[in-house]
Amino acid sequence: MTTTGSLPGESDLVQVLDQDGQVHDDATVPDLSDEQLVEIYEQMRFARHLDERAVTMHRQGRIGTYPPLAGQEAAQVASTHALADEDWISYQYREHGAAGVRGMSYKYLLYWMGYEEGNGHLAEDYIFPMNISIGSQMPHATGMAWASKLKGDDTVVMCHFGEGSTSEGDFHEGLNFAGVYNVPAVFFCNNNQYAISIERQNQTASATIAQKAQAYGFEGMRVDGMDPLAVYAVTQAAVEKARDPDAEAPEDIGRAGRPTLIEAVMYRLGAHTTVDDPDAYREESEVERWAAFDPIERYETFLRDRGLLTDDQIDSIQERVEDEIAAMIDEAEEIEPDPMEMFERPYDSPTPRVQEQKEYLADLRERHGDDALTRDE
Ligand SMILES: Cc1ncc(C[n+]2csc(CCOP(=O)(O)OP(=O)(O)O)c2C)c(N)n1
Repeated sequence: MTTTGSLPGESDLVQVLDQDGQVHDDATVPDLSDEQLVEIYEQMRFARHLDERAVTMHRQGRIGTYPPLAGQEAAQVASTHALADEDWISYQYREHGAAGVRGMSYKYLLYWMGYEEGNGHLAEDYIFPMNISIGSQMPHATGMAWASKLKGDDTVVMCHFGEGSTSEGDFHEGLNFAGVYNVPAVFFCNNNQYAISIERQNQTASATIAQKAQAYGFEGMRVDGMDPLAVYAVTQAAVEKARDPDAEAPEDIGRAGRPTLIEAVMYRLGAHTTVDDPDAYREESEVERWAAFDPIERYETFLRDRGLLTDDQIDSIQERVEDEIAAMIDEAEEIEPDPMEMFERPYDSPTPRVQEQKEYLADLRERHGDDALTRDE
């Protein structure tokens, strides 16, 4: 590993690949099999293509608001490879590339089509329901990791969030207790430079996000989040430490050894969501500077140089990914959600206000038929 990062404006990131996808002289390529190295590439392509299709479908009115992840694939996919299959993942809403590694079905798309069944179904793959309410997943992740420690099992909890969420009280509460109870958690901050239109430098006066970990008594790491090999190496070390009940803290930190805060530095290449216009708050030249570090292109160069990827293989990977996602979309679009379903899931039993709304809609349907539920009435 090297610490001579060269992402725009950065100087101290763990990096294996340079901007052109060449391995730094002093860097070590993580110990992954050839199959795994190529699998990471395919999963990154999967995430990118799903993103492209979802954005297009939004323009066609086939899907609701959607948060594009382009630029963040390396961080999401490679960090998940560092986990065991039964380690839990908790994510915000833009890190579904991580979910793709565990296998993704059409159900995932249902959420963005407005059908609540699409959220929560990933539990069978050890993935928490997504969190639109930013930061709220962090105390839960700490609690889950603490439970794992109390039970004496081996489970690590990986918690994804954006740098904007570090301004929420939940971030402080979650990480504070993670340190106090020394829990097996990895807090993975996807620092993509923006929280909607708020730039990173206006989010916090801290020089880095990673340094916030020091206040909680554990280690913070900074990594090039657009370099899958560096992400894997840093996450793997954090996961190993989380699993080790005797992990010791670095001397200059605190007493707690098991949690880690990883700041993965990256760039959101697309809009905040499909209803955002990033031209209102950032220059095209800035996007181009970061696009030159596109994680897929850099990694593809690395794999080609290793003799692990050819043009033909890239074509068949793309074909496979397109077929898989087209099948997911077909399956999702066959489902006709019943609008009454929206009342079924938020609460175990409806609050009086929710009950009132439910009855109102049921009455509307009875009087005017199903059309009443889709018109502006
Ligand atoms: C508790 C809460 N407050 C405000 C919002 C509105 N909101 C939606 S996304 C967002 C920015 C989040 O930025 P970041 O955590 O950096 O994640 P990113 O969108 O960049 O992936 C905000 C403030 C919200 N979803 N939840």
